[in-house]
Amino acid sequence: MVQRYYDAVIIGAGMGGIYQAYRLVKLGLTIKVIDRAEGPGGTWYWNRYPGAMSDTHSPLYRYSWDKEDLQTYKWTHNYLDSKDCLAYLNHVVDRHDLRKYMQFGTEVVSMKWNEEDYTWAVHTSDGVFNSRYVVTGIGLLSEPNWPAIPGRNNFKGELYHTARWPETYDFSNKRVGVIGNGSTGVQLITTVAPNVGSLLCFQRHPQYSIPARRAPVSREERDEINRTYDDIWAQARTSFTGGGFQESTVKAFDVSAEERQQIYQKAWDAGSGIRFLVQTFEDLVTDEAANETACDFIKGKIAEIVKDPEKRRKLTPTELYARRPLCDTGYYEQFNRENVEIVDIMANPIAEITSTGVRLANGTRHDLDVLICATGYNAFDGAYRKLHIQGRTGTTLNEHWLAGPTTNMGVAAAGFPNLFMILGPKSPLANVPPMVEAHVDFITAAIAHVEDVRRGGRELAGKVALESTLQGEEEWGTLCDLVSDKMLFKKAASYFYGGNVEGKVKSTLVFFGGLGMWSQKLQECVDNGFPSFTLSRDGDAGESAASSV
Ligand code: NA7
Repeated sequence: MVQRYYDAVIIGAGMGGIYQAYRLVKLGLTIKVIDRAEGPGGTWYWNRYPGAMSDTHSPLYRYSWDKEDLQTYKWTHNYLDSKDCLAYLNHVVDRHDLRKYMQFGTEVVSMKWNEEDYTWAVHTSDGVFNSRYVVTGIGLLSEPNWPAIPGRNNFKGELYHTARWPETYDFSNKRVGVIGNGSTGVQLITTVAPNVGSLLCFQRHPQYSIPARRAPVSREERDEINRTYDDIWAQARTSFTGGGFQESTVKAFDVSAEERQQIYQKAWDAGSGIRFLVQTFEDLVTDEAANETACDFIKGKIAEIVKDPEKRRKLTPTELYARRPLCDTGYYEQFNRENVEIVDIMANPIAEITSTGVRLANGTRHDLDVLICATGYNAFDGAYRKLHIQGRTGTTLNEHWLAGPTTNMGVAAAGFPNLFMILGPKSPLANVPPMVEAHVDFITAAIAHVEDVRRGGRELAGKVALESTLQGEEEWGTLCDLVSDKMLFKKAASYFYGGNVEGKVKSTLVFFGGLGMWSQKLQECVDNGFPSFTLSRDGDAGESAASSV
């Protein structure tokens, strides 16, 4: 079997892996980036379904560390579609000559820590890679969640999951069914509805969605962004969402009902679900009565847009506005088309996928040529659970995470030395690029710290490892639960708590305290010499990382 040795192996060539590769090369380490895809891009490599779009304002949906590129790389719209995102990430890889470190079409199957020589053995479909450090940039939303409906393999038509989209497809004149109406389903439905024979939307929970208001960006706007980029980033990094806008500090009932409507209307006209949720009133995420005022406003909009009373009824949510906020480019409007229907599968679930379509619990059959599962992901820990990672004591990560995933600030787990996760479970819910940068900066500092200790030792090849303490992990988990308990997100069975995957242990998978607070905690940890981590050498029991420097 082929054996190779690198200082660091990075798994994943998405937004996290690319930046991590850049930083570790600058640090002087030998690296290999491994990805099962045939090219870089991560999320944007896989998510090529019609309508796929980032819902972060374009100036903030990129890296901040290459200022020249930030100001010169062309983008045309206020929101980037998947092709733009993929092209941008490929551009960064080439601009910084990182492709030569990357190996594609290679799947990691397992990883094992070797206590003898302080290395990881990363077993892949192309042999073993050995390294002192492993960084996982495998995505928080990357492991497709196929619906657990019997008979999927019997379907004779075209069957797709949005996260594994085919190179070519043609739905014209076909009978298309879509299961799921989260961010993905809403984008897909909106885009394909005008171009199919018929569209059946199989819906469990109706969703609140705000217009995105996707529009071209003028030269003047871009110039202004370029002029103020430093301020834009500085504000974003300390904010809750990192979205590049001021979050509200006003409570919904601090203003009159009339003023509230005006604020909602302004947010509806400006676009973006995330902005609508956090830029209007600060307590929409924590206070039910406040949240209901937003629900009522959006329900009013649905009533204005959707003409057919039965479709309108099915599309009107009955829950709080407490899932991942969505935005769209004309979602509700599609249901005014005669060829678009909704099937309420909460009332009448899909009992079986048959060779010709689906059969509902009440016996109704819907024949289909194409069935698309926009059913999301086994989010946050799903991709990790497939890797079979064996740590210091022989315990696997799956065993360590039996009661749900536990991490220290989303970046490390106790018992897994020199293994760092970019946006692992219990990372914040915020704009991905600044989150990626905060984690990669932390990981780079951690690796530099270990390298310093190694080189400062008696032997050049000293064995040194850094890992989270159990206490560090527990304290972060407690904080995640405390913050989560204050949030209304807990009221919906969404992927934030594992509620979307059948049989998954329910736990708090996200840090709801915001990007700013989390980044500050990461920085404090670096500044104080990694106090919630242990530094061990040559198999000793370990010492506080802080006390060893
Ligand atoms: P989401 O947000 O998890 O949405 C998945 C959708 O699929 C949602 O409407 C689910 O219904 C539905 N679903 C999931 N499983 C089933 C089964 N078994 N039967 C019927 N319907 C099902 O995933 P997305 O891909 O839309 O978005 C994920 C993130 O990607 C998004 O937040 C962005 O950050 C990018 P339910 O929730 O019960 O109504």
